[in-house]
Amino acid sequence: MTHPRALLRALLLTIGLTLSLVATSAPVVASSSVTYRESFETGFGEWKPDTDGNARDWSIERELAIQTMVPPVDGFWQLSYYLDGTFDDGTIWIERTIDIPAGDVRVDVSFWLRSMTAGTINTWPVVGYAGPDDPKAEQDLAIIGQTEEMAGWTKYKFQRNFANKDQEKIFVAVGISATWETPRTYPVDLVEITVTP
Ligand SMILES: [Ca+2]
Ligand SMILES: [Ca+2]
Repeated sequence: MTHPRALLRALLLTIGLTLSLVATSAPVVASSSVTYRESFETGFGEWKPDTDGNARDWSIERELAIQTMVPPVDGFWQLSYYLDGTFDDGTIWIERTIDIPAGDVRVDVSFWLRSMTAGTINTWPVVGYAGPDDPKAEQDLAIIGQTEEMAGWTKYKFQRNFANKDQEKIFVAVGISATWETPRTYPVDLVEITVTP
């Protein structure tokens, strides 16, 4: 049988080791990530609507939530993405540029999009981009989710890593793409970009 004192000593040694491990693994420098946040309360901020030009009709406009009778995610204003998919084609998005620092950088993008209903058929791709090129065509934007994932506001997000780069300007875009022949409107609000060196 182990002597109680030996057991206590072993226990104290374990606690001491654990504490020293915690101490050495703690970050020395606090994270210096930067977040760009836009809720569209007073305008588009740095964001600009854009399209691949293939939709029959489209618009991205600011909309007061009172007109829709459904509260926005944040504040009083949101964007309204209108896309007429009757050509069975067309991609629309908002885009902006940000400066990222040199070195290894992670860019996290999130935004909220509201679907009227939940469903798995006839959904439209939710698309996003973060990279060095000005997005111009449907294939420039990756599919990062689908509309109708759930009824109500849904948070969509994606992440891009830039390894060992020089300081540079990148483009960020968030949008939707039509794959079903109907006109639709999706509210979008609170777009956030976080740059983490
Ligand atoms: Ca808002
Ligand atoms: Ca563009």
